[in-house]
Amino acid sequence: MSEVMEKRPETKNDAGALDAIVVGGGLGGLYALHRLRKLGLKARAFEAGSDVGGTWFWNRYPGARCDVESLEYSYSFDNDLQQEWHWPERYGNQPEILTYINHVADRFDLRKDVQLNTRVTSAEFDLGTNKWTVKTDKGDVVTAPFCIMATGNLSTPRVPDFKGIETFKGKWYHTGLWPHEGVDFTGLRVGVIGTGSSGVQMIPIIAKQAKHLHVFQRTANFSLPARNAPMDPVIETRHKSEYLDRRAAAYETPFGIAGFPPPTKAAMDVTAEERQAQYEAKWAEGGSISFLYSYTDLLVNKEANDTASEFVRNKIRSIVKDQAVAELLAPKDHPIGTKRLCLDTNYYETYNRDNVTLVNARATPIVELTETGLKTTEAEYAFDAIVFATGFDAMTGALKEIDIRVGNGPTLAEKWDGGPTTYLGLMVAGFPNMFTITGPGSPSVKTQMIVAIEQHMDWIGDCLTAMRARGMHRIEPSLEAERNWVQHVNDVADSTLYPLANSWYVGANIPGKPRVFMPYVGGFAGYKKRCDAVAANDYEGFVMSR
Ligand code: NA7
Repeated sequence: MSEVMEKRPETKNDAGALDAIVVGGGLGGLYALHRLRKLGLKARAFEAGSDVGGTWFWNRYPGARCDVESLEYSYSFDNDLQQEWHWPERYGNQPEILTYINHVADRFDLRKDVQLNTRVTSAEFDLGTNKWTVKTDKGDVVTAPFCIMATGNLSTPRVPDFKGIETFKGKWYHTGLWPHEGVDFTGLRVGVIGTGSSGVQMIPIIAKQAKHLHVFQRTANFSLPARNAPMDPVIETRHKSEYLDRRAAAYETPFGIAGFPPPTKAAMDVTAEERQAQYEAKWAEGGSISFLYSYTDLLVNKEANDTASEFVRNKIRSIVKDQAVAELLAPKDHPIGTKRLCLDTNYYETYNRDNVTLVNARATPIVELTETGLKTTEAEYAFDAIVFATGFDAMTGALKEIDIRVGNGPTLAEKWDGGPTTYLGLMVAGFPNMFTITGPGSPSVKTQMIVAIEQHMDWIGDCLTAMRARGMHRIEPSLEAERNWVQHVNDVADSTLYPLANSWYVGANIPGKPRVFMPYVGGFAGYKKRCDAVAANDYEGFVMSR
């Protein structure tokens, strides 16, 4: 039993005497349980889904696949696990990743601490007892000194508020709430709304099934070929022999992924021919980080970025036969990489099919859904099925949905009314003993997510150990530390091209969401060093108390 637990007063609802409540049973929540258990702490996780897996449990749409290579996109905390697990392809698809997560849950006996089918509705901290009381939609009331929010960054699916949606007589789906039994679009008239990563992955597959597919594109996105392929046994063997070194090296990189030689040259310092050859090589290799690693300045210098953006636009023009369609698909309103760069298999090629039509939903926006399909400002379309690939209330949505409060203070949603504020993306001033795994203000979605999850949870574990050693029961960031960090996150973003795009990184996809750049783009390596320095420097910026 931990000192933290021993010293706190007990309450009526304390049955089970938890040290921490974990919200979420995805990659973050499962690792939190494992790490806490290693520390001898007792934790319970609540998961809304009927099984573990988080993002990979919900996003079952056709073609759902990770855009980070499978040998990288996996836990590093157990060497036997990473040595034994075999990934069948270069990039893991959704079923494979979900199988892996389930394996981890079983292998480390984590399931017994996850309560499924249970959504956390509120969390209230009592300043007198230093404990969180968490309530769920199943009527649970549990208390614990610490609350760990592993609620995910892309876990609140968003269907646009279209008039008439309830009148549509066909079937409609959202990519992030996909039916478990799958959907067969064979012979159907299908409309897909949205051309982000989810749309780009699913459109080529649905096009092969549908009688006719209409794609409603509001913003053209850059997409690169994934070049997915069966796992090369030579690569796998070599990677596994280097796994420990690679994982360590990943901590020294901006994206938390080792193996890509960092760029050494600026795009504008080389000739146009050299740039072309470099981009061609990266295009042939496949992968987004590798492409953005072509030059040092692609995400900070617009002129440099223009060269890479134009290269991809020209690729689109060469792939898509109808040049009017190609121009519509060629993104011109944001620099490449400033919205999430998509990876695809035959995305642009799909528009050469006779049964696929691209609709410009910017020029002719969707006005409403009807009984038989949908209407834009210009035309009416008949569909048997409509798919919303319209994204998520990213990074803050899931946290703001929970009624999180401390005494009589404002809720977290109220505090974040003007945009999220955190210290290091780990904690929020005024909300003691609540940690946010890969919270806004941390590198999170700009890294290999699992490395970010492990780094956060390891830091949190060390913090709890330090508190235990000092006999401390409460921790929260100072308002000043939070303000300075938020300023730093903004300053770093403003030194890049990222804010030029209307992306979900700035909440632009949610009407009314304050435009704040949410992820930390100063690089994972520097961020980790900062977190480590904060801890080493007596948890600088945090206030601990009994
Ligand atoms: P995204 O990347 O947020 O994409 C959503 C798409 O839906 C995007 O093209 C939007 O256009 C479009 N959208 C949203 N609302 C509408 C309306 N009302 N009309 C037309 N089009 C609309 O979500 P994804 O699920 O594809 O990907 C999310 C992340 O998951 C991805 O970045 C990876 O990190 C994994 P917009 O660009 O806003 O004009």
